[in-house]
Amino acid sequence: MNENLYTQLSARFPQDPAAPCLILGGGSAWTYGDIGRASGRMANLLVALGLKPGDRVAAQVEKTPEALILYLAALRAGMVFLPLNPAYQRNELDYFLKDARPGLFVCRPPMRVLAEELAQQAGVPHVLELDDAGRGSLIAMAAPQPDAFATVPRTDADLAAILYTSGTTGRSKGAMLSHGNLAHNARTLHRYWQFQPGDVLLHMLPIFHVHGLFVACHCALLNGSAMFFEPKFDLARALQLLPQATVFMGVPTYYVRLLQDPAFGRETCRSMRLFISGSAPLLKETFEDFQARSGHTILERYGMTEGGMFTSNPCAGERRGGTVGFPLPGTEIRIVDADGEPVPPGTVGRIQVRGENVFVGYWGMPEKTKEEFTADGFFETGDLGSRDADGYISISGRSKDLVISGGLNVYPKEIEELIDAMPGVVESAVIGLPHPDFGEAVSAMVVRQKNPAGAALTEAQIIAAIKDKLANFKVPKRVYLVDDLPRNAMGKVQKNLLRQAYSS
Ligand code: MLC
Ligand code: AMP
Repeated sequence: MNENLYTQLSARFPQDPAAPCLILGGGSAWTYGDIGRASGRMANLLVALGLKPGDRVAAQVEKTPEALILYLAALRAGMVFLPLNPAYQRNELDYFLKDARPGLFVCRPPMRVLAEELAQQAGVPHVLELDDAGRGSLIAMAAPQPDAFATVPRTDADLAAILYTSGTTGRSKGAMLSHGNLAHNARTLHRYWQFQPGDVLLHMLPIFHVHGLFVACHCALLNGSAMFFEPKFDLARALQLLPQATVFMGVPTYYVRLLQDPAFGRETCRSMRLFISGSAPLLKETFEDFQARSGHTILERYGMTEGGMFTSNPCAGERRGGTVGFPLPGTEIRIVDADGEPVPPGTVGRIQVRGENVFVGYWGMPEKTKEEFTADGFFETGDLGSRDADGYISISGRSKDLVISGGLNVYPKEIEELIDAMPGVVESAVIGLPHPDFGEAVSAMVVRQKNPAGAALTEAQIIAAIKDKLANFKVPKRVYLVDDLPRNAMGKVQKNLLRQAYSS
């Protein structure tokens, strides 16, 4: 289409500017007219600050309407949005700012001093604040700007966002997504999930990831729908709001938590049309319990940061538990063996993907990008799966060393490096163990040195030391002190044996 993504979204906004877009906890709402005007003011501010198309706009803020406006303003001004999890700590932030070199960093007020220090070191010219109530210098400076802004023309290839995904070798990689990537996926999902007039989305996901920011918001905006825009997943609020919504999107943990509340049932879901799950495997047991309790069949889909959604169970046809459905229109999925040859149905292989939604590459890492693509343009997802005789795809594991906890990715290497550097540690292995709430719990096996430093090291100390340095969701829920780690003939730690031994 070669059009700015915002232009494509706003073309579908309701005719009536008073139509609600974001419904907030207190009952107030942002209308579609408000969205247009506020994003116009914000885009004018970005330009007034001296940022140019292609410049990065980084934000480490809580979920508020203003945070979403900042994203839309960056799109309109042709800049590249870089959302960051508020849980990230100093070292993580330092890396992202130095790597992405944004023209503006928007932080929460308590982070101001640290943000200024890191921004100065990274050569980031502007730091502004946005607080949890949607106030701060960002909003104060945008307020006097004009509402009108001529959205900057963009081609499909122009960058719209960079989302960092942790790397198996330590360094995080910034996945570059273009206007064309995002727009293609948004249009496909809107059609495939049969969004219709009157749909209301209950939005409880964070907006620093693909799921909450792109999948959920783009579908609702393309549909001109209202969203209950909640700051986070909260069980009591979900039970209150589901009866007024028609579509819900969540990670499996949300469904597990809904099922744990005896108040959840058919009555809660009386107005619902569609429940969608993704970002982590949905247990068959959760799928079936949910069906029995609510009368609704969860639609499971599969995707990743590097391309949005790849496959989905059908909206109208049979949604099969334990599967992630079929390749989405415009997306090719190939499942291959060790030699790169396609495997027959029923055989597990590496999942590769190709399509207009697949990302442009990793920011500043042309070699890494090249490694992840085959000669004929397929991206290696690092996921393992198979296709059944009817074409349904199932994810059966990962070839990448990755833990997914509550829908958030944790790369063991990052934690192992920290533990290994502690005095008294010989080595460590970090794995995911089954967890009733988070699906997988980050767990560390640590071999201590046979000296006083090693003998003094406890589980609590190791956890406390990591908590200081990494985002809270990466901190191991348990640390096991072990005598040694099982290794294969090549000397590689056999994490599968550890998982088997400790799963119970
Ligand atoms: C919070 N904690 C977590 C955690 N989230 N620990 C492990 N895994 C997580 N995901 C920590 C907290 O810091 C706290 O630790 C303790 O666990 C309990 O916190 P909580 O209050 O119960 O957590 P809560 O706020 O309820 O958050 C849990 C959650 C949230 C599951 C609701 O993490 C969430 O919304 N996850 C969704 C993530 C997401 O959007 N993923 C999509 C990625 S896109 P302490 O020690 O501080 O007490 C993608 C592509 C695709 O993957 O296909 O969609
Ligand atoms: P991220 O890098 O955060 O985008 O996470 C993407 C990864 O999440 C994928 O590579 C998969 O491993 C996993 N994932 C996403 N959706 C599903 C799903 N429905 N079932 C199993 N794994 C999933």
